[in-house]
Amino acid sequence: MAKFTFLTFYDNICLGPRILSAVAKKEGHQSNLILFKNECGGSFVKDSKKKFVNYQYFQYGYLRSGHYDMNPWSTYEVGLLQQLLTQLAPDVICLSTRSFWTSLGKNIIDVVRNGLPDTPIVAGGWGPSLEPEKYLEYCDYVCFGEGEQAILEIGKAIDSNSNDFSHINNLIYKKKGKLIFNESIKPVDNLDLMPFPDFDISGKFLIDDNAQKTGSEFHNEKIYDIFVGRGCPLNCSYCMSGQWNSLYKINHNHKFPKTRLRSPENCIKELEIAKSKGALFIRIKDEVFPAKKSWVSIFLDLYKKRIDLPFFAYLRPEFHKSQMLEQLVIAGLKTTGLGIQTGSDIIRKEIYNRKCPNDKVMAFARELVDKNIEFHYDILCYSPFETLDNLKDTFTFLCTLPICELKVFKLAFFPGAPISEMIKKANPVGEKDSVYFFYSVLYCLATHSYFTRSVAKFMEKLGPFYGSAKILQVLFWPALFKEKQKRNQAKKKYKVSSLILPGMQKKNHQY
Ligand code: B12
Repeated sequence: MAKFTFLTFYDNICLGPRILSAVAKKEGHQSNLILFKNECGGSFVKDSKKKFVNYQYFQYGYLRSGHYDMNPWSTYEVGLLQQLLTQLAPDVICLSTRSFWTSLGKNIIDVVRNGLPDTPIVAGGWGPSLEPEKYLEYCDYVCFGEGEQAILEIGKAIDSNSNDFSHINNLIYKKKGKLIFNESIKPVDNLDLMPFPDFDISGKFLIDDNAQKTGSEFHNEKIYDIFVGRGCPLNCSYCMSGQWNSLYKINHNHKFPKTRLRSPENCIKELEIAKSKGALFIRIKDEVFPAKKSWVSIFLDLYKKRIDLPFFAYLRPEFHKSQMLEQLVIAGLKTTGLGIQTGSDIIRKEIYNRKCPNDKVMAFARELVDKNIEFHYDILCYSPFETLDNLKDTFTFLCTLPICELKVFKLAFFPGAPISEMIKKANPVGEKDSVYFFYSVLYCLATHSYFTRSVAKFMEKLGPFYGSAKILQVLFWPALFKEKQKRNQAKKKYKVSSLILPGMQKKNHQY
């Protein structure tokens, strides 16, 4: 029996490591999960010029961020992590991270290694898969792509008293300074073979607020996150979700479907366990909720009969037509998010590689209103490809949409993302930050209410002048007060202060 310890940063849900932990446990191994630092979002950014590692977005006109930027770890917390790992004395430490943590992670792992010099450290997830060379500066192995099989092989190696994982598929390691890329196996076809993510209370630790908590002290049973599949049908240039296929094709010549689905029965069984443990709201986290009619009908039918809890799912105009929206609402869909990203056809098609035209987005937003589904819009800004004309196109389009809350994300560039390559090639200049700031606040005003929309239209004609955006932000003060109340309500009922919960987003959208 091998002793695994999984470690991840600012991600309480972390379905990836929880699935791997369940895979290890199913083989009879011992597995612990350490959540280093609590994920946090929505905190106000005071100094927008300060260097940031995490997403930044405008909501109710003000810039927000979360995770490390708003809740950095302390040396004392790193000490707690080292103590806990020494106490757990795992045979292998499994680090799961995104690119954000690539350089930051080194500081922590170097300390951890001092306490456990002989314990192999294997890193996996998007960060290590995209930049293995950087992680191999402070980890022993990197797992490319999906790690279930690698975890099984690591368990076998440890059971045969070996710390040498150099024979295991999907692993990358350094030998005499050279990177060795082992062959990667094709991701599993039948996702029903996967165990359900490990949400057991035991063997779970959270280090945050200069304290260490055990499972029962921080586990939130009221909201349950599930993936009913893997992958994404879209190919947006700024997002990696739809990029696994091309990464496996380029690196290992493996072809597999862009999206893979679990069986409805398999998903419902997992949700029945969550419901029996007190779940009140379900978040279906797939980037796009499945659109396969046969699958959706069976799933929603079973869901209504055996789960019947309100739920969130990401819906798209390209995939989810009226009849399916009706089925979803009958089954319990309450909230969704509508990614628009830009109102400029050129930017949408040629830069973001998104196919859905404005009129389709408009019609879909109106359908969501008619069906009483709560939602918010997502828009991207601060893209160096965007000119003033593109910003004006987006503003004009937003002024035609149903009134509804909106988040304006500052575009982030991930290693290996198509848009990152485009920027390297084109080296676009873009507009001044003050112009993006002005339009980000205008975007928020355009969909907040008819009054703020008319003020925004007037100010947009005047164009950005010094301090104009800050003056306009004042219009959101009443909404900020309401937001605080809503987050407190959500915290009381669902133990999280998120706004994508029923009753937290504007209900009576108008158009
Ligand atoms: C859901 C999700 C979230 C949720 C996470 C909670 C949750 N799980 O529900 C939330 C909303 C909190 C979130 C936050 C963020 N996310 Co996110 N998120 C995703 C999403 C959609 C799914 C991740 C997931 O759980 N996949 C399913 C599991 C099964 O897969 P997995 O985690 O990749 O794990 C598998 C493999 O990677 C591997 N593996 C993973 N870890 C390890 C460890 C070892 C040792 C081994 C061997 C293998 C291994 O095996 C696992 C099983 O096969 C992905 C896109 C995607 N489709 O993957 C984006 C994504 C991972 N997120 C992304 C980003 C940028 C963020 C944020 C930084 C954004 C921000 N706010 O600043 C934050 C950071 C959070 C953090 N702490 O790091 C990017 C990462 C890009 C990159 N290059 O790193 C992605 C790819 C989306 C995108 N925009 O491109 N995210």
